[in-house]
Amino acid sequence: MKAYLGLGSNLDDRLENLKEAATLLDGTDDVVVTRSSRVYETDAVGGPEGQPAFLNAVVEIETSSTARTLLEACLGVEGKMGRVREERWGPRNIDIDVLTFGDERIDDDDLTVPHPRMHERLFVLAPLLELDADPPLPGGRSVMTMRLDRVDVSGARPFAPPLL
Ligand code: GSY
Repeated sequence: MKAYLGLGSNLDDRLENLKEAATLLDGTDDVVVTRSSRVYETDAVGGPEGQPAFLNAVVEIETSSTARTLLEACLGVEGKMGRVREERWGPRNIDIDVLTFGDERIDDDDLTVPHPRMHERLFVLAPLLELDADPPLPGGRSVMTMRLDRVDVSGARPFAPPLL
């Protein structure tokens, strides 16, 4: 099964944190990290005013286990990295989200796949679309039918108006 994981960090050595998370995920039983997007620096969405910018990336993984086992692996890596997060939406050294798991739709208390807010967040969509032009999105949406002007584009720096 192919799955996409969102990685984010806005504390300490952010790039090193993302690299370490990818290495630890790859070293997990039955998880192979097959590809990574570029790393983006993104303005923090939500949380306390003035919290530091994040580094975000998306990795593609292959696994033959279940989404729940993958979630536990992600929590395990966050735990190994001594995840620091004092307040909800606040700064953290590492955050690993299961974005998609094949085409599966899961709606459990602690695991919703595709990730319910992924299509609203440029810090997820920009790196994800590098790896998959048409990823599964919540509610059966597809990127083709999305109004990207409804996406929170904080952190994306517009450079020029449309050409025509
Ligand atoms: O949901 C992941 C943690 N997070 C992020 C993030 O990864 N990137 C940005 N830009 N803002 C965020 N706000 C939260 S919470």
